[in-house]
Amino acid sequence: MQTLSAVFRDVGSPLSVERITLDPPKDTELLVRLVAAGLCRTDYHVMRGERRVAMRPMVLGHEGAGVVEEVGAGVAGIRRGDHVVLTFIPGCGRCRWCTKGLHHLCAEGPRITQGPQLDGTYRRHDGEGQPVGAFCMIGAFAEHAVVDQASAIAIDKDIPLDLAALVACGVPAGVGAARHRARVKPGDSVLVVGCGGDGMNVVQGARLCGAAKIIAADIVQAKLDWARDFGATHGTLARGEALTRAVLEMTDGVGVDHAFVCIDPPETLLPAFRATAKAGNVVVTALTPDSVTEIRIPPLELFVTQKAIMGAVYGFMSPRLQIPELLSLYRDGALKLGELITRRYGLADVNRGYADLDAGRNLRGVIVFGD
Ligand code: CXF
Ligand code: ZN
Repeated sequence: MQTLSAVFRDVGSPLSVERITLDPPKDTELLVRLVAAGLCRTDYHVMRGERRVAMRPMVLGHEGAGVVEEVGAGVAGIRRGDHVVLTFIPGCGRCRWCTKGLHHLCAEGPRITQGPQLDGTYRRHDGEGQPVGAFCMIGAFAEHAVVDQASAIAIDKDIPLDLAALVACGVPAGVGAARHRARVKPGDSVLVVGCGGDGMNVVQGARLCGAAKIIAADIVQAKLDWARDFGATHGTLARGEALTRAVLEMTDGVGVDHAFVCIDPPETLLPAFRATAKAGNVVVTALTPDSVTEIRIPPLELFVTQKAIMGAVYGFMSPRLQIPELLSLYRDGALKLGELITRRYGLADVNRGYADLDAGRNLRGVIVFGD
């Protein structure tokens, strides 16, 4: 079949929205009609060459949800007509991590920027017959995607699919970082540096955990205003050393129990680290450009303050377990999803969506297919 797709062809250029050929699903694969796909900053890093992918052309998009239209003979537990959320890390189900329920650490994870399907072959081809990759083995910026069953999670049909798409990346990344990585407890204090797609969900994750003080830090005032709606109790536009000072003032000179670095780790990590209380946690949820190869923390400070610096991908929890759980929280009214969507776009407007993200106008832009 032919399917309209947003294809990454050249570094620094807009995505090319074009029809490509999509082959039918193989044995363990599904054909999914995308209903919605979120505009996460990660794809933007790829477009600008800040994060390398192994090949071009490649269909970008890794935060998607849709309806299953066809299943391969070897697919178990997912049927035609099912609603699915696609996961940017597959869960092969066999590696040491998956067998422990830690699908976010799946041994296949390092291959998600390579381009081919999980089985190493291609389902997408362009007009010249060249293979076209799929970012994160998904390629969600397309009307249809063929993905392995390892990259799909069936969800209940009562959840609107534009909201379901959000629990494919930003929501679990942020909420999970608070709940499952830092394990924020009732009464704790929290700092969130960078209140975009991940950071705003750290704010609401910390609120769900019962944090008493949630300090939002961003350079865009509108994001601090949004953060209040998601549970932030304090906000600051300060950055660098001024951010550390502001947070210490707000916490009686002690610092926060947990700091989350959700943007620009090289510049924000040290101020966040120094704004953290002794024995506290510093959690990095943000992607770093390839050009950044180290972060600087004075080792003596680390030693004497006994703080923990941690990474969290997918909120440090299995998307297989966490996605249905997050959707239950949404159904119970505890988790905000619709409020995260700032603007909706048709696929043809994907580049406008990224321009809006770049300009700080969007918390989450969402592509809605068929619009
Ligand atoms: C990223 C994490 C690194 C690889 C691509 C996807 N996750 C979310 O944006
Ligand atoms: Zn993402």
